[in-house]
Amino acid sequence: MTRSTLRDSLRAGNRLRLIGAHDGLSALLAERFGFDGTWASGLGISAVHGLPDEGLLTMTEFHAAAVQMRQASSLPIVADVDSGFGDYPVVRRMVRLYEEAGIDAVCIEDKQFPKRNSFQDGNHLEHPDIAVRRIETAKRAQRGDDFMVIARQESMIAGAGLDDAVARAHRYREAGADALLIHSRREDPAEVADYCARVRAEGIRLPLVCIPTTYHSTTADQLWSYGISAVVYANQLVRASTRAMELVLESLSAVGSTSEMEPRIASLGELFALVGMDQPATTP
Ligand code: SPV
Ligand code: MG
Repeated sequence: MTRSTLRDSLRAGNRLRLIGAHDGLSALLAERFGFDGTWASGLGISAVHGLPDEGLLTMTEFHAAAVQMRQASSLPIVADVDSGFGDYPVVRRMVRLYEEAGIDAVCIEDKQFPKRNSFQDGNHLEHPDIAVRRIETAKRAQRGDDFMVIARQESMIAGAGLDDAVARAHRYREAGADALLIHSRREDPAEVADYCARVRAEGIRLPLVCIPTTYHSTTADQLWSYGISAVVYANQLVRASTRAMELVLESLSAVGSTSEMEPRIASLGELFALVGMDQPATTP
């Protein structure tokens, strides 16, 4: 059975919840819990390399992580590709590599290279002409009809405001973007709600995506009511695994054995089952 594409789901008007993952194991787990797709998180992939999310990893490393996720999970995957990893020829090659690997979409943000994580200070918006050309380049590079290019807007993050975001939304739509992701680091969803209302009022019908990291008490239902189609929980799994590792390390240091943590961590049997080690050995 072929899996339904992200494009089909969005076209059908489905409301999607995507969970951020950073490797095969996290992608595998995401699939078990009924999410509609996986976000190959740049923050998560950088963090599991022990590195900051500041444009340090190469495209090859990001791509390898996305391939791991693709092999582990049949869910649609949206790959966070920062600002495209380089100039237009790099964007072209990036799209070809991700599409060939069976990734459903890339999300390209309109920040200058090297980007910094949106929750750090010091982010600078890319000139709209350059951001537009990256999207055009990406769209021309794709070979199949199903692959999607999501234009991620950082106007609110960089302090450029709603008017800038809406003006860019028109340009990214004209450039061929298949969806728009509006990012905000406010603790309430006001910027996202205002953006959705404005772009709809100005006739932009593209699917809208958001990442409720700081406005985390806002439910998916509420975000959908603004007109958002896909909600991305981008970094909770990598933060959860960080805390889980800390708890085990703390307990082992304090107790001197793993006995206290044993009942609270996945058993070997559970891990074996998760990664398919529960099958009988085959004899040659
Ligand atoms: C990521 O997961 O790398 C993102 C989302 O870009 S965020 O870190 O929330 O900006
Ligand atoms: Mg990112």
